[in-house]
Amino acid sequence: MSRNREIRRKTKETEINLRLDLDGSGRYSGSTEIPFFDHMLNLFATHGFFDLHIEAKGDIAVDFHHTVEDIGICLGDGFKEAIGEVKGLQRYGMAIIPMDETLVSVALDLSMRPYLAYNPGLKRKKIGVFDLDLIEEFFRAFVNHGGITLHINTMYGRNSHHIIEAIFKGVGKALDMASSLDRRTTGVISTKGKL
Ligand SMILES: [Mn+2]
Repeated sequence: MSRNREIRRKTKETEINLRLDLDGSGRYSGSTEIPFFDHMLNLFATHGFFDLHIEAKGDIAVDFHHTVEDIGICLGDGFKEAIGEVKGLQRYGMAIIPMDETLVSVALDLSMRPYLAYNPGLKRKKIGVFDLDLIEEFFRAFVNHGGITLHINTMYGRNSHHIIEAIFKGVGKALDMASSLDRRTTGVISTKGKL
């Protein structure tokens, strides 16, 4: 069964078309109109081996908040549809990512119980014109719509660009692991038998 989904969402604030293939080759295409965010989503797709195409138009004259959050919503919806009942999947994923002086740990569970623990240890508020608070909004929208328990912790690090890069690479790798098939089971890995 193919695990690719197309999500379209239009509000008075944003219009988003997103195509996601869980079993891709790590290709990112399209534009969010926000270069720093495109850079991070490209790292996410590349290290997750997901094919991700995004066309986003938003009220960025206000700021990037609505666009970034709504892309999190659409990516979460796409993931949830693509992983279905989490049958035959590894379910848990984790990664510890070094980036020069920075070390970030990411752990997640395709639990269908949304939760975000986010401790990035950032020293700066902005990178260029990008407000770094929005990264938390993105991941919160993603986990709430994806039904994912996600823990992001920077163990140590100074450079904010390195920290955010390591976070997006780590979430990509951990999701790739969690959404991979586990040949030892056809059901859900849970003593409850259902998530
Ligand atoms: Mn970079």
